[in-house]
Amino acid sequence: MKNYEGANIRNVAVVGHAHSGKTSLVSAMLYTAGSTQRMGRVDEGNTVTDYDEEEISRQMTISAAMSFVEWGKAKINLIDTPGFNMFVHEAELVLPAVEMALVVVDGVSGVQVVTEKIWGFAEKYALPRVLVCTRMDRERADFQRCMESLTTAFGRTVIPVQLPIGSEKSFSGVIDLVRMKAYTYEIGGNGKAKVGEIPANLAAEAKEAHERLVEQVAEGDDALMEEFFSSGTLAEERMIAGLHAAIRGDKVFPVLFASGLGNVGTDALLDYMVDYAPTPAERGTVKAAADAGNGEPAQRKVADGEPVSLHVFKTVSDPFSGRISYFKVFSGVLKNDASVQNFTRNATEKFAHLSIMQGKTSVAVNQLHAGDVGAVAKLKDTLTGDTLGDKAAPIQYPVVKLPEPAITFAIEPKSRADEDKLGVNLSKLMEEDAMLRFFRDPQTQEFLIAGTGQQHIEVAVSKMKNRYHTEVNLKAPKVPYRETIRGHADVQGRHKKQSGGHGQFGDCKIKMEPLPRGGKFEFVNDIFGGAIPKNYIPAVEKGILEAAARGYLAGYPVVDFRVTLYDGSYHDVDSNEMSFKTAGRIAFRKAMEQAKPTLLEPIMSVEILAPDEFAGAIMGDLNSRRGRIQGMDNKGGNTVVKASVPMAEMLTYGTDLTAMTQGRGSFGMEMDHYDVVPALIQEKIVTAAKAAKGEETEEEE
Ligand SMILES: Nc1nc2c(ncn2[C@@H]2O[C@H](COP(=O)(O)OP(=O)(O)OP(=O)(O)O)[C@@H](O)[C@H]2O)c(=O)[nH]1
Ligand SMILES: [Mg+2]
Repeated sequence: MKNYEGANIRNVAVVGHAHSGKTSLVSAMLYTAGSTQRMGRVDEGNTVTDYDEEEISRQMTISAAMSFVEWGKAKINLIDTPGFNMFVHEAELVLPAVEMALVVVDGVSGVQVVTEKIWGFAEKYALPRVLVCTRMDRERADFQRCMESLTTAFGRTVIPVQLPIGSEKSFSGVIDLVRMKAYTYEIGGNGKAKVGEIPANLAAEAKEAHERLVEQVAEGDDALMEEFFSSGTLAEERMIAGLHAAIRGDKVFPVLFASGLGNVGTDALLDYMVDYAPTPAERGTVKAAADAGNGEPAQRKVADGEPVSLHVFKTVSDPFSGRISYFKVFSGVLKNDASVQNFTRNATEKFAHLSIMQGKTSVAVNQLHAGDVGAVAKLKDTLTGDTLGDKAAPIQYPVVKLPEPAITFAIEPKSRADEDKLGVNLSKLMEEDAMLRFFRDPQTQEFLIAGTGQQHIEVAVSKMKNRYHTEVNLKAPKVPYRETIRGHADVQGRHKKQSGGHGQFGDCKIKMEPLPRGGKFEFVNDIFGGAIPKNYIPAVEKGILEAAARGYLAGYPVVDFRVTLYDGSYHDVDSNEMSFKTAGRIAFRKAMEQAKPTLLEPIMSVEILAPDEFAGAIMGDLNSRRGRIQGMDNKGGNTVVKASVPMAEMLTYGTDLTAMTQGRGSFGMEMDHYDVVPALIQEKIVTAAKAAKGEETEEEE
């Protein structure tokens, strides 16, 4: 492997909507540049970047993957990312590691939901963007329509720098509108163009498009504008420099055309990235998360002469090699076998077998220069988001903040052996998937798994089965209901047993009354004159608390009530703590019977964001979920709906919202408060709980 310095490195994230042809395009680039001997195809499951078995069987990208091509003097690191909404956080995580996003758009469908979403991410990082309309060989792929869709979504600064030659099945090349040359390809060939003159039938269109491009590039640059007005055009070199600057400054977003499957336009695309993607140093200094002490964030120059610093943007948990960390070297030269400090976790790590990744294959390197991306296996403590570097020059780069998971399932190990392995294997999966959560609900005792959507969770379950041979069932999680009372009670709990020798005797009188929501439990000792000896009083309270924890109506803990112990009696010989505990329990159950017991359910506070056109459907749907709308707001074509909705009605909301909004809605929710369950629903829950428990007989008296 040649040694590449920053000036010869380009880092490009390939992003876009699901199924738009990203992986196929990466595959075509790898083949054209000679990185692979055969062109991998998604449909055949043999691409470099969709190597995971889940990706092969589903024919979609699930996890971001690294690859690289050596093209002329440059090395281009290509990071292939998923486009499916539920996995798009993988793309978000790699954006800080690259200097350009290659936004892939299907030539038939144009801009889609995730295209817009990722555009927003890239905008946040002011990341230069180049667009490729691919799959141009497909029926109904259309230059005009694709451009219209792009300019409608992203504005006038999106401008073609190529024109397609031929259309649909006969799409066979592109016209370069900077150099004004035609690049034609053998369809299904080696991706290398024959360069020639522009075909006569496209000459006029090309000239017009060229002029529009020149004008756009010159705009905002006085020197170029002057040259353009005086000579009516720009010299090729001036044009290239101007376009480069405009792309770097996010003033122009050029559009290219290709077919990944047909390998058309590929070498032109590679040339384009070398010519126009900023080098890592050109993107400027890298800002740290923390203040440098002067109110400004600390920063580091992307240069070999600086102390080493690097940022881990991804972790892969390989069943054979263990943990593999992918990182970007932001400054300095990282040498093989270096000892590097992890500033996030305060640990020292050894970078043995430094490498770069071609899909799942690691290629050993001796060193990596500032601006390059690499991988290392078996770091002990390092996780995604960590910053490492030269111990003498600490710095910490910002961590990408991801949204909260949208869906939760209960997870049930299939066997005892599965249960034993569950925790360890899930934590390995969580290391490589920043959006996966696993925890135990303290109330229901269920193991819960949370993620971005049903398919996300299913992939995790499938990985667990295939990689780690751990099998689980998924269920809707139990709703952590609670019970409370709405009335008052005044009862006696008496426990008496005379079985031969020593008997048992405990007797208490209690009053029970409701407390406001959140009032939990209060115990008032109102015994006068020693009706119950002092040392037995805590036993009564304990008996009540234990019974309350087990519930009365449907087995859920009873909350928000006060008990006043006001009378009782005891026996000199037969009374003990045990008997008073039992008496307390009996009194509690009798009191519940009188005090109008009722169920409480968790109410979530929910915030939904979707394009305005779906607002009506969303509100109607919330109504049918017993939701209460708290407010509505408009944000640039999107409606934000705030509502409070019972948790029981929200268990599959992620999936339902996706269906309702064609994938364009998103939501977040958190637990807000508990409220009384309506009578009819309560009846059902109680009946179901009784059935589940079987007709268990009540306690002794
Ligand atoms: N006709 C035609 N089909 C293509 C082209 N590129 C990709 N495809 C097909 O489109 C489908 C999706 O291609 P992928 O390369 O997996 O798309 P992707 O954007 O990587 O998809 P995700 O990673 O799941 O978001 C596959 O069936 C490809 O064979 C193309 O240029 N022409
Ligand atoms: Mg893909």
